[in-house]
Amino acid sequence: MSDAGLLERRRKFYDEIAPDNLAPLWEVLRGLVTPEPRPQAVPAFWRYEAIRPHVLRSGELITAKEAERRVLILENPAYRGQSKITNSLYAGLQLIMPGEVAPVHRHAQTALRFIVEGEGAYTAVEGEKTLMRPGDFVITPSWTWHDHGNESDRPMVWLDGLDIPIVQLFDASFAETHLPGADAQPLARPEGDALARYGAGLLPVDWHPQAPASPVFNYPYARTREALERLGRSGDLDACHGIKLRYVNPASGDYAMPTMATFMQLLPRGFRGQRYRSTDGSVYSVVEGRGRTQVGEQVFDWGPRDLFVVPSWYPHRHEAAEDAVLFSFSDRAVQQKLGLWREARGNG
Ligand code: 1HN
Repeated sequence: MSDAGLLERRRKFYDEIAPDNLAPLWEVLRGLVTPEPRPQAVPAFWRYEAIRPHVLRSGELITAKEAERRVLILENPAYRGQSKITNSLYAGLQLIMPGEVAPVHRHAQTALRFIVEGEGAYTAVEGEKTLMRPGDFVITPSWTWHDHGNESDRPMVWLDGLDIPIVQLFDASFAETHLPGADAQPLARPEGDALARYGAGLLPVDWHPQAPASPVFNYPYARTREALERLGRSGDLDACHGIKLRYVNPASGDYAMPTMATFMQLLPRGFRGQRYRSTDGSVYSVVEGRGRTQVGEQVFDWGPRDLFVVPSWYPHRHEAAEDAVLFSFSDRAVQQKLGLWREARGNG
């Protein structure tokens, strides 16, 4: 039989089986099981000074309370309308103006905050408040009550990172608001309690973890910066990452949150990193310094508060013109638990 005849018989067969919700694997196999990652996400860059006016203008159009969370979503250009920055991660910039509150709620999704601008607003998580400063890394683990408030006299902006697409993948979303009329949760412990109890290289003698996330919920920048600074002085640099540390759950040694891995790295002045890629797409927030990152064919020239995303498996390299500090987060925590994570250096 002619090729055209065979193709026609196959097409007819596909039409016949379609009403029974059946489809031929051989027509789609190569797109399903690719020899290497083919992310739909693309590299993207947000210059903070360019988008800051939009963030502040959102503050004139809706209150934090009415919005519940007043956030401009950082959408990957390949995923417009889908509220995601990579296939597995959500990111946004949240604004809270002086005197405002973002009311208490909880949800299955895990959230991280990375403080970008302003000082002195707070997040309360499960009965404890923490004041936040630029460079602080704060977590709200899955199903923990959390609310925010700004008692300072300046706008406060932070990067939110959530595992929304991961929870979506599993159809495992739950959410609750607190008692109607209560914006803030009752506080049960003084500020700094969790950090003293769990974050000083010590743990309460009879305490055992009851949840997979870190019991520390604010990792202050002052401590992170000091660690990087000391390690930077020893001059022992990774050829790709400079000095790169991961935030940990002190009770388990795992990442601070079970679904999202978070990192802070120091690139000393003049650093020229080697090519690197890994299967976790990463969202970066520049804390200090100026430099550039080549991602695939693109180059992002960055400075403080700029944001960019490097999708899965894109080769990239960092360079720093001044001492630079980069925060980043990714889904590596999940991929490693599933045995999927891979990395390659140089031309691998
Ligand atoms: C959320 O709860 C926060 O608590 C921020 O600040 C962003 C995006 C989607 C769903 C919940 C917050 C969020 C969010």
